[in-house]
Amino acid sequence: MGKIAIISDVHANYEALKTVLVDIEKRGIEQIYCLGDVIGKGSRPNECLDLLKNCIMVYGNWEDFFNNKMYSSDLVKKRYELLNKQLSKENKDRLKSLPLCCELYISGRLVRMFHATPSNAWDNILGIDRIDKIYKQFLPTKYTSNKIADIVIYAHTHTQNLMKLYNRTLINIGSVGNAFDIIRNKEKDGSCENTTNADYLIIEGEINCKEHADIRFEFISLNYDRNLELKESKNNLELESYSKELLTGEFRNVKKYKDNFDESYYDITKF
Ligand SMILES: [Mn+2]
Repeated sequence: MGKIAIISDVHANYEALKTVLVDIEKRGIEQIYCLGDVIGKGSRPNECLDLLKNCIMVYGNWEDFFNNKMYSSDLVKKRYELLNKQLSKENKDRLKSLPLCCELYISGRLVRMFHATPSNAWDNILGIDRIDKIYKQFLPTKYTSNKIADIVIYAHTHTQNLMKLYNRTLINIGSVGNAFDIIRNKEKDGSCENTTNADYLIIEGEINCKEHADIRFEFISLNYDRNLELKESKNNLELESYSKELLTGEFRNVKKYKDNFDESYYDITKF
């Protein structure tokens, strides 16, 4: 049996990433997969990329935005310019070379990993979406091999989740540096400390093995020094919303998110 660690959505949160990497090293896990959004929001994107030199990485929406200069407003243009100043040439080149998906076999299962969906790094699948939308997460696209995946690992929504569908397993690994919970209701919410830790996933099984064998999934949630991260957050364009997310787990764009949601089949404001 071997282990791999899968991390995502570091969002330039250096303290959270260091805490996770120390934990991974303590467990003797050598191979780390990173599912994108290493950059954006936090203040130390270059330092985070430097720590992740040996990871197998796919790109997230933030890397896509940076690589393709996807400005939609002055604020987004400012974000780009700041990142452009912060990142080394080596790291910029690396971001440009990242694939959308990666795959391997573990204990006989085809495991496919990507940031949001196997088609692009932006679409939102909450794990509570319609069955056909979730099933599509397993299907091949032009970015994958031609097989249907047995296990899909993704991130993007920053909320851990595991569900089964048609004998297949869909796992959201959550976020290392920007964990939040989209569905909020002041009367029903538990402690925000249940949400704002540095989260990642470990899979234990026969790595690169096509024969069926035992497999284990372990969700890890680590406390880290949020106040030190905020103290070190120099040159942050959106420090107020970043602080709120780190300390309370409340997503800055929750209103926009609700507006984009297809309420004909699911109204998250009712929960
Ligand atoms: Mn993200």
